[in-house]
Formats: sequence, structure tokens, C-alpha cells
Amino acid sequence: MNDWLNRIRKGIGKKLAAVHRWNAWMIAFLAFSGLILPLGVWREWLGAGRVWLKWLHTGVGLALLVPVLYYLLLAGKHWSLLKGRPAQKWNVVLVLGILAGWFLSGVVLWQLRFFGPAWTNVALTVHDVFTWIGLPYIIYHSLARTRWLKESHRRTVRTDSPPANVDSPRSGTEPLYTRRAFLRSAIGLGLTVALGPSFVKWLSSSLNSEANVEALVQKDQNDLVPAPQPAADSLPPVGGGSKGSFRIYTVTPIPTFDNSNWSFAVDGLVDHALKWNWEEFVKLPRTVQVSDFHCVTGWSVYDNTWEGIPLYRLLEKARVQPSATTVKFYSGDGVYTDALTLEQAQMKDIMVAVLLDGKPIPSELGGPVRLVVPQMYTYKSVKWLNRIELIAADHIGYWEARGYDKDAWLPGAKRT
Ligand SMILES: Nc1nc2c(c(=O)[nH]1)N[C@H]1C(S)=C(S)[C@@H](COP(=O)(O)O)O[C@H]1N2
Ligand SMILES: [Mo]
Repeated sequence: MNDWLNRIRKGIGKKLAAVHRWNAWMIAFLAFSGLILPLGVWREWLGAGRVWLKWLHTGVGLALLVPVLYYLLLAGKHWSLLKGRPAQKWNVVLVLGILAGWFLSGVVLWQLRFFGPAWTNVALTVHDVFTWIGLPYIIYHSLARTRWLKESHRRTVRTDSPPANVDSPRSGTEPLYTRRAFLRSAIGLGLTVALGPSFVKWLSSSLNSEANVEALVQKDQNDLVPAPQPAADSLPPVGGGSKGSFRIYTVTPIPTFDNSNWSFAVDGLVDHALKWNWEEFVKLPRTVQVSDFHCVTGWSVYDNTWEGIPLYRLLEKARVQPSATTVKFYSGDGVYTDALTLEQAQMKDIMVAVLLDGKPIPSELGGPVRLVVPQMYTYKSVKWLNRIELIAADHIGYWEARGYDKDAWLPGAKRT
């Protein structure tokens, strides 16, 4: 009887150990890729690799369903093995809960076009919060686990040794937890719960370099004179001020400009090539609009009051030749570019923006001048915009060349 029980236990134990091992490796990979993905330097460094890594992160995240489902098949038996071990039962529930949170929010982020920005904003926050809590817990768990493993290993060896002189496993009434071990784990868990999340939150926000507009517009590091004077609708901003935090994205060090090294050109297939220095450029008539800003990685900033020159006005002024098909945008960082079809570029809400919420756009957010394309994911919104070229061929933008979709339309975009 004992023998038979033992064999079942050993069989399940092996399966459980395999599930656990797979799970652990997959989570280790997800944690690693998830933490380095948003890192600024990697954006520059990894290039196309970053997009691959994102797909791999998504793929492994989906594949996590396999060990979890397999575990759920064994869960009933595992549960009865855990009789009298509430700490381990709690651990199982907690880990499954964390995995479920990561998985569900991950699916929304993966299918962001289907769910739309409102959902992905929530999903990204959930994904982050589960990381701040889940990652420290799982790290704690794996550290504590190695100690427990040693103990349970000792037990197993004893029960597995030649059957003759062994009584049934766990019939020995030795406490599973000594008082000291219990205290140690409790303190460890307490510290993990108290310090872990803030540490991971600090780590992830410094990796993401999040910033709200209010903090940033205070320090516009560009050194351009005269400062653009906000229109009445701009200050106070008609939109009531931006809501949310921008994540500062760049594939180069952040460039800054002054009057001597800044200019703006519209050229290529136009009858009237245009070029301005800053003093001339700030005199161009501007309009004000309120629009939302949606990154394809899931975050948004709402109700931005942008003031600037509508793109179609600049195109009119330059008199686009009939042979032109594409409008190509250059960043003053010397690396980033993107493009719109000439037809898309006619949309009235595309803006060559100079002010945000009534203040000069800070260099972190692409100032002194950035493109704003409200109806598309914001990889189209080129920062440090300094040249617009009309061309007759297609142009594949920086991120599009590295795997982003050429179609950047937001779900439900008006497209006019
Ligand atoms: N020059 C330049 N423009 C850029 C990018 C960039 O890396 N370099 N990133 C794009 C992406 S993917 C997004 S989401 C937005 C981010 O704008 P922010 O850094 O002001 O939040 O800028 C877009 N324009
Ligand atoms: Mo983005």
C-alpha cells in the first residue's frame, strides 16, 4: 500500500517538477526580456532585435499556457499532497494569480489594435503592477525554494531508500517548519513585500523614463530665441492640460538646438522649396488643437493641447508637384525618419507642433518642433522634426524598417 502510494507520489512529483522547471525558465526569460525591452539604450542598440525580442516575449508568454494548463490537470493531486502545508498552498494560488494577471494583460497588449488604447492603457498598468509585485515575490520564492528543496530532498532520500525499513512518507511527525525556519521565511517574505515592489517600480520607471508634461515643460533645454508666444487657446490650454505620462523614446542621445544650428526645410518635389531659421519660423501663423497620443506599446497621453502649423498649410505653401506620392519626415537627431502618403498628409489635424500646453515643447518630447499625427500610433510623430521632403517613392520609416507595421492607423480613426 505504502509502496503503491509512494510510486504515485513519485510519478506526480516528477511531472510537477518538470512543470515547475519549465515554468521557471519561461518566467526567467519573460522577466529578462520584459525588463530590458523598454530600456532606452537598447532601443538604440537592439534596433530590429528589439522588435524580435518583443515577439519572442509575446510568444513565450503565450506558451506559458502549456505548463499552466498541464499543471491544472495535476492540480487536484498536487493539492492533496500539500495537505497540512498552507504556506505552499498559498504559494500555488499566488503564483497562479500572478501568471493569470500577466497573461490576461499580456493578451490585451498583444492584440492592441483589437482592444484599442483604453484597454491597452489599463493592461499596461496591470502588466507593470503585476511585475512590481510578482517579480520580487518570484525571486523571493526561488531563493526560499532552494532552501526548502534541500530540506525536502533530505526527506525524499530517506523515504526512497530501500523500502524494507521505511515507514510511510511523512508519517514521521517532525515539523515541516521549525520555528526558526518559519520566522526566517516570514521575515524574508515581509521584506520582499515591503521593499520589492518599490524597487521594481523604481527600476521600471527609470528604465522607461516616464515623465509628466508639467514636470518637463518647466525645463525646455533648447536655447532658441525668441520663445514662441502662446495663442489664447494655448495658455491656459483649452484641453485643460495633458493627462498621463509620456515615456521618453529616442534612438539617439537627446539632441538640443539653438539659433545657430536649427533650421526647417520643405523640399524635394515642390515648386517652392522653403527654408526657415528659427526667427522666421516662429512668425508663421499657428493653430491650436487638442488631441490624444497613443504609443503602439500600449500607453497614451490624453488631451494634449498642441499649437503649431498644420502640415497641409506647409504643403500648400511649397506647392507639391504632381509626381510626388510620399511625404518624408526627418528628425534633427539625424537618424529617425518616417513617412505618410501624400493623401494621408492632407489630414487637417496633422500638426508641425511648436508648443504643448502653452509651453515650448521640451527637448525630451521632441522640441523645439515635432510632428503630431493624432490618428496614427505615435511612431509617426517624428521628434525634433527639421525637414519635410516630397518624394516619388515609398519610404520605410525607422521602426517600420525594424518590424513595426506600416499601417499605423489607430482603431476607429477618422482618416480625413
Ligand atoms: N526622432 C524620434 N522620433 C520619435 C521616436 C524616436 O525614437 N526618435 N519615437 C517614436 C515613438 S515610438 C513614440 S511612441 C513617440 C514617443 O514620444 P515621446 O518620447 O515624446 O513620448 O515618438 C516617436 N517619434
Ligand atoms: Mo511608440
